[in-house]
Amino acid sequence: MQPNQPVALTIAGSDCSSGAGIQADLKTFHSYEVFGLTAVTGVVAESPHEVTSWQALSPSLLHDQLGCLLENYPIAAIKTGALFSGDLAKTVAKILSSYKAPLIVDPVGTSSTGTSLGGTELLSSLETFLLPQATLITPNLKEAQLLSGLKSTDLTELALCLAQKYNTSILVKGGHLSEEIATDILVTPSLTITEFSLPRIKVQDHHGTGCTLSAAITSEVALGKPLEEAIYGGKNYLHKAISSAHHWKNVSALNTFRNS
Ligand code: PXL
Repeated sequence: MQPNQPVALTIAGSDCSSGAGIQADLKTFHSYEVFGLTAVTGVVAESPHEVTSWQALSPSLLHDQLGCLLENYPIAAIKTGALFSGDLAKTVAKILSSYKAPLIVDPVGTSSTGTSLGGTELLSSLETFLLPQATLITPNLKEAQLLSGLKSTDLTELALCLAQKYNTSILVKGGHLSEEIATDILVTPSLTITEFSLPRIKVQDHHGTGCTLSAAITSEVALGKPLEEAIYGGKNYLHKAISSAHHWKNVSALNTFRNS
């Protein structure tokens, strides 16, 4: 390890198919040459097509993993993914409240294939305990609607509402200006609006795109980039991972190699 290699931590679930979750995060960190740490929240048995089953770990085991990592490593940025239960979200929020590092929260409530990965107490625990501590929250449209209580499909309206509610930066993902352009909207705590647009790529499945984007943004932040630049860099990284995706007979996966 180089002496100045930055360290990033992901607090997320294991996806055995390695397209999403901590596996996607760790591969992305590695691709950025950021030293990746993982605190596992639960295990999901899944393929890119479906979730078979999942189980959350105990809050005390997550607490102990975080204790080992936060005590010993100079962590430059932290991201959270699937947290599975209100108690796990609360555990994370409590232990991170005394740790000073940028926190990127991907408010995962369902798998890419639509299976719930946590109930309503996860949502309320995220809202009460973890989101107020976030530096950046990265909801997709559905998550932004749930968190804001708005039915709107206007990404800017949703992002403005959440930026005010949590007094932090919000990146609402997955909108489109046209069939050809994919657009995400960033709203900062001072309510500055930035639009990120890239040509839309037709994908067979989008398994792990949210995890990979938030891990790429976390890597960029760990490398010292200001938030807007980090999002721009992370979006470009994801775009490349989608356009150079692996395709096997039955499944596809994002290509997390940076120089492919
Ligand atoms: O992309 C959502 C997601 C997040 N975290 C884990 C997952 C999934 C699955 O689709 O398995 C662990």
